[in-house]
Amino acid sequence: MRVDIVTIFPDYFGPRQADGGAGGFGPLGVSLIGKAAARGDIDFQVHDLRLWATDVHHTVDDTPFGGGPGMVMKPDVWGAALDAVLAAAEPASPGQPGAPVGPARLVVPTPSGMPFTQDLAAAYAAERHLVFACGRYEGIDGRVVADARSRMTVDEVSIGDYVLAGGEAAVVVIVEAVCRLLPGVLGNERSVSDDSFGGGSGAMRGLLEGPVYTRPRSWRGLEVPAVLLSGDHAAIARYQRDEALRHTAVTRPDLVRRLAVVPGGLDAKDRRVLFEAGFPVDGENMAH
Ligand code: 97T
Repeated sequence: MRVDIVTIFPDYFGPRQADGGAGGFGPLGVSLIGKAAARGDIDFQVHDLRLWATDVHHTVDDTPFGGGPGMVMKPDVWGAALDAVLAAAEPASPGQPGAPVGPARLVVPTPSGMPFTQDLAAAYAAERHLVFACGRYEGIDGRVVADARSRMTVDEVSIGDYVLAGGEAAVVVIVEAVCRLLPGVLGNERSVSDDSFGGGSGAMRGLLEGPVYTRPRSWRGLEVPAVLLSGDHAAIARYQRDEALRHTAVTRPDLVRRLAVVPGGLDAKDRRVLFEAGFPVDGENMAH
C-alpha cells in the first residue's frame, strides 16, 4: 500500500532518512507497521506542504473571508501539492519505471468530518493508495476538497469529538488502524478478528472486550477467574461473552442498544445476562 502524507510538520513523522532507507516515520516507523514499511509492504511518503508555497515566506495560510478567528490554509498551495503527489504516484506513461498504484483516495482529518470507524479502517485497508492532507489553523479552504472530489474519492473524517491542533495526530491514528489490517502486518490474524470492534466473523462483534489475564494465577490476593483455567472451551467462550456484555453495558450502553436491534446481535442468553446485570434490553423499544 502507498501512503502519502502532506503536512507543514513533516518532522512530526520522524527524521528524514538521508539514504531514503528504512527507519524514520516516527510513530509509524516502529513496531509491526515499521517492519512492514521496512519490508516495502507499506510505502510511506511524507511531504512538506511549504514546498508548494510560491512566495519568499512560504506562506500556506491567509485570513478567512467572512471574518472570524484564526487563519485558513490557502487553496492554491494545497491544489499544487495534491496535483504533484498524485502525479508522482502514477507512471508518466505506460511502461515507465515504478509500478502504477491506481486511483488514490484522499483522506482529510477534520473535527467536522464523518466518524472514523473500524468499518472505514477496513475499507481503507482494501485501497492501493491513500493520500492524507493534514490541516492546521481553522482548516483548509473548502474549494480544495470540492476540486479534489471531481477527480477522486475524498473523505473528511473525524477521529472523535475533541479538537486537535492539526491533522497529524489523526493521521497517525488512522494509518495505524488501517495498516494493522493489511495481510502479514499484524502476524497473528486471530488478534484482528477477536478485537473489540473486530472483524465481521468475530464472536465479539459489536462488543468491547472484558478483562484479560496472564500468569501468575494469584497476584496480590486477586485470583484469575477459575473458568479460564478449566480447559472447557465452550464455558470459556460463554464467560468471555458474558463479561463483554456486562462491560459494554456499563461503558458503552449505546453499543448494546445497537446490537439489540441488529438481526442475530443478541440471543436469549445474552438478554438474560444483561437483564441480570441490571441492563434490560427490549429488542423492540431500544432502536434509539
Ligand atoms: O481537531 C482537528 C484539527 C485538525 C484536523 C483534525 C482534527 C480532528 O480530527 N478528529 C478530531 C479532531
